[in-house]
Amino acid sequence: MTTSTLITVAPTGAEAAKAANPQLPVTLDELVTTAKQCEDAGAAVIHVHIRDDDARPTLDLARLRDTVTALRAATSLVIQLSTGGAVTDPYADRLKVLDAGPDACSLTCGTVNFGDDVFMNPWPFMAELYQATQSLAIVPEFELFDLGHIASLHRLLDRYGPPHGGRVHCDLVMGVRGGFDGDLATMAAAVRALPEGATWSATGIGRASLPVLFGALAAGGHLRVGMEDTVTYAKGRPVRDNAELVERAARAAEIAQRPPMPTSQARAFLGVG
Ligand code: KMH
Ligand code: ZN
Repeated sequence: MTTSTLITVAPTGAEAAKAANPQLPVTLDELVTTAKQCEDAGAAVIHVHIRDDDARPTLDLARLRDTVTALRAATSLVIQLSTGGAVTDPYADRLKVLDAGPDACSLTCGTVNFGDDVFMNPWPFMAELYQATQSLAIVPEFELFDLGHIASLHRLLDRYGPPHGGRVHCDLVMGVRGGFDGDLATMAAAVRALPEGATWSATGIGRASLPVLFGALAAGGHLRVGMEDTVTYAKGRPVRDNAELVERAARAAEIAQRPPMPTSQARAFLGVG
């Protein structure tokens, strides 16, 4: 079992509304401030979605480039851009995200019902995105929302070989309506199905956030937290800000005797150059 815990913060996402969640970072300044606070609190990776001037999700390439530059200047976090975007984003725009030059990116391994929407990730798109990460030297994190996604991950690795960086690192996204339930039996089944030698973190959506956090720590996994995944700290109590969620994850990791992994160690762990 890894002796430390890689903590990823997902501060914004594409779904939460700024109007309902004033602490949601949507401008570049807000994102950079959040990133610094979360790094101080124990995060080593930031999973980034950006918004436009009206706080709507966007994959605008110039904005993404500015975001990568600003986060690199202000923090030593591993910068992982979302290639998932919003459910309405075209495949071509999602592929172009890699041109912003991040350290890492998310790569979802299959289509999934996503609440009342559908998050589309057909095989040809996944395969093209994966090969692009290899040729551009970007470390993919395999986002797994359902057991079938793990079968597609095996197929991807068998067909195209290992990822840039050498490590197969996955994120189990649990508690989306349409995907994995956020419980321990489901987590155990998913972990059993992962490729030999893969490492993993887990993300609990909404009310799944705490069971998934404690389950992942107990099972040797890593953690992703942030306002992309939950805007509620406890029943009836909104999250103060992203750093509050990272602080809680870091405290839990300390108690589990697997303290937060520093950014330098995270870079070596993930194979980020
Ligand atoms: N916003 C979701 C539709 C990712 O970032 O790669 C997809 C998502 C996954 O958040
Ligand atoms: Zn995301």
